[in-house]
Amino acid sequence: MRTEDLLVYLVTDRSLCRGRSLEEVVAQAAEGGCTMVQLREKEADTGEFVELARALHRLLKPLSIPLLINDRVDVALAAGVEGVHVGQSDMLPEDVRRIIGPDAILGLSVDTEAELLDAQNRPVDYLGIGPAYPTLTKKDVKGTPWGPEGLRRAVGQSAIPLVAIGGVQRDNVRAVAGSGVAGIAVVSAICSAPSPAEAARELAYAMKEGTR
Ligand code: TZP
Ligand code: MG
Repeated sequence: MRTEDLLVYLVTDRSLCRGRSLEEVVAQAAEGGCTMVQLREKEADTGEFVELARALHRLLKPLSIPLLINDRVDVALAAGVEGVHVGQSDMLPEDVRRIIGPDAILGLSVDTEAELLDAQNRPVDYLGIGPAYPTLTKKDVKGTPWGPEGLRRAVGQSAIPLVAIGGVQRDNVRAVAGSGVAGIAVVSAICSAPSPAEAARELAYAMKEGTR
């Protein structure tokens, strides 16, 4: 994958879109400059999940913005998207890699230093490290937030590009960028923003400035 695509990574949550459709929010985020999208659906049934993935892919493919699916390898294959993101209790990265092939994008979540170190030998393209800051979006986050200093240390321990997730928003994005991570992954900062386009634009600007 292109490491630049990790810069501003939108992770979706339909329940946070303030009554707007997911397509609308993702289209706006793309217009504003988000570089990658993960469709994360905890409630949808499988058929609906595939349909949503297809709808987002129709929108993102022409813009060359990769689309990944959270957890569900079958949904990713059915919709023909660019990759999959798994957590620590999902299918093993080795098994996902065998199914999706060498060229698809594969990401893994790490919450602790032990998970970060263990992940170094896994066949993944990036690690989502979190929570960077306290967040209300995911209820079952493990461990204390990494903060900019923790992220900086993690960057020094990882040969795999890191994406900081959890509580990242306009007020702290510069500190995160300065930690050396390859990118940020955000849910509420874009999905819940009055203008997802404007929110993505500000985050992209700060990340470009902060990671040079
Ligand atoms: N994984 C770790 S924290 C998190 C996920 C999915 C939620 C991040 O949401 P927000 O709104 O960007 O804090
Ligand atoms: Mg999972």
